[in-house]
Amino acid sequence: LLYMHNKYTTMESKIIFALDVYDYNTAVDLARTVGEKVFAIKINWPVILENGIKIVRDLSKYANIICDFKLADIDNTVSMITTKVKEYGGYGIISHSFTGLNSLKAVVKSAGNMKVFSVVSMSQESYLDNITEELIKISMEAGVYGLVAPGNRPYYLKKVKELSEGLKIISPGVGAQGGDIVNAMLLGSDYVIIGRSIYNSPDPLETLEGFSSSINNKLNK
Ligand code: 3DU
Repeated sequence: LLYMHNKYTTMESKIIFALDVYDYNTAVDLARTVGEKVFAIKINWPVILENGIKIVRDLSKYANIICDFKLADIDNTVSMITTKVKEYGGYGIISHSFTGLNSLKAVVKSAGNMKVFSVVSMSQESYLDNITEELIKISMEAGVYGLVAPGNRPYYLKKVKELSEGLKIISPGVGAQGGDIVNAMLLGSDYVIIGRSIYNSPDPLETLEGFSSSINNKLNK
């Protein structure tokens, strides 16, 4: 109760932890350790291929789970996958947008109240760099909740921020891939996605808290 009433301690975490491991116990231990201190935990194919979709439910005990499945298929298939993620308690799902409006709309429809994020630019050069503006338009028209844009490529992050009013931006590329957390937040990321820098650290919680305080120190002045 105290916590809820103190506006200085209710500062919401701006970090999404990318939990890219295979081992079930390692995944659950990490989720338990950092779950309360992050905005969400993002899982990707490595976790799912080893453990199956049921792990989404298990990890959801500790944090909001965003499934980074980078959907890129026809409407029926992406709907089927999205429906499964929802059934297992996912908080969010990440889809590609280059597959076009029809496919992305199918994700949004099947997602119901799950948050849909679409990829409009990657943390490494890709063909998407030629079509980022169009991808933002498609994403907005499909009604996604947020966009994935790189925290380590300022030009593209700025561009996405400028062209995507009202959408949340989540940004990989911070830490192991060279991006700086404060720069990313200043350029428009709402949440930064950090994986290896945290889970490969000898003390993941301490490393996470270091990232959080670097944001709080620089941005809340
Ligand atoms: O580089 P890290 O270990 O901090 O992890 C970044 C995560 O974000 C990882 O799951 C990766 O698959 C995902 N991601 C990117 O790194 C870059 C993108 O453009 C999109 C997703």
